[in-house]
Amino acid sequence: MKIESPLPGARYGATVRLSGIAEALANPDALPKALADAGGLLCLPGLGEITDQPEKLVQLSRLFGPEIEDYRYLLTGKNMVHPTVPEIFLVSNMAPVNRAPPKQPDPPLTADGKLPVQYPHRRGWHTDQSYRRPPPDVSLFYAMSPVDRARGQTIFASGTLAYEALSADLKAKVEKLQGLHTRPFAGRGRDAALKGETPPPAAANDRSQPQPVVRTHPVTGRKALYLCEYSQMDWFDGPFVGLPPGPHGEAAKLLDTLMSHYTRPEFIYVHEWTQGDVIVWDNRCLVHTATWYDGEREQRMMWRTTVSGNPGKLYEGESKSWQVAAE
Ligand SMILES: O=C(O)CCC(=O)C(=O)O
Ligand SMILES: [Fe+2]
Repeated sequence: MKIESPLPGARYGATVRLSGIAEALANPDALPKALADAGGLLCLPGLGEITDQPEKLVQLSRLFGPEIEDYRYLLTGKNMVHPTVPEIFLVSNMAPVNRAPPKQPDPPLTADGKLPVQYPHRRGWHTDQSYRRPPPDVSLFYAMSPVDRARGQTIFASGTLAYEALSADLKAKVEKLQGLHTRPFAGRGRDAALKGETPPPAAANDRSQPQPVVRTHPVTGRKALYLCEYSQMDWFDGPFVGLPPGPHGEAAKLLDTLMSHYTRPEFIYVHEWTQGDVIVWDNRCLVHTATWYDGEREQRMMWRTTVSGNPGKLYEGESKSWQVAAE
């Protein structure tokens, strides 16, 4: 196992070169330690063995925590779940998933010809399933069949670096604040609020959930910003608990300020995918977003697992918000 840190072009993250998954399983503490040491982001190249043995992605995932999500029991369409390994969530524009790639930013490049990364030019920033309490810890994402370079990248921003670089004023303002997170497509996002739509009633197991804006990482003890934007925040009752709500309120302005800071270029890593890469990201201290590719001409198939069970003291003893009984 060879660890190279940081990731190219970033201030954090590490590349871990393994001879195969067997090497990772034989040293079960090494990868979780590398993840914590690297600020929550690892790239493991060369693990193409997963394509024919998808259960190996689940075995690798178990190193990072006690529970691996089983997508049969979440609010996930069957077409998005791997047919034989239900812990694998499929992210693809191919049938039967048929999920379209994100739109291109407008304009597609920055004024100096670069890939836009900063909010609001770049949108879609989120941390996985923050609309659930307790939220998950870590996601693993396998490039089964990525598209060519310069498209279909996954972009990351470090919530730890972003928190540390906040002004003293903003730090004080967000210290005790809670964000209100919602499931994308639940009809409570920014666009729905701007259009003045009435959100559909939410089932008891699908309600918006408050989450601390500043999260203390249960392994490293470091504080990180924990936020999403647009469709994964509740723009009707939020986006922050206790501040004037709605898309034109004080909370909306604060979220714009925070997300634009969070995604400043110095906190970013852009991953260009190669077949066989696994990226491990820590949802407790990073946000990420997908980029455009030409869904009419190109086919992309990525596999994701989600690890949970160590969200931190704050969530101790809580039952799962997505498993509450219907009313
Ligand atoms: O498609 C991507 O690059 C990222 C998808 C994503 O956000 C996820 O699966 O959690
Ligand atoms: Fe995601």
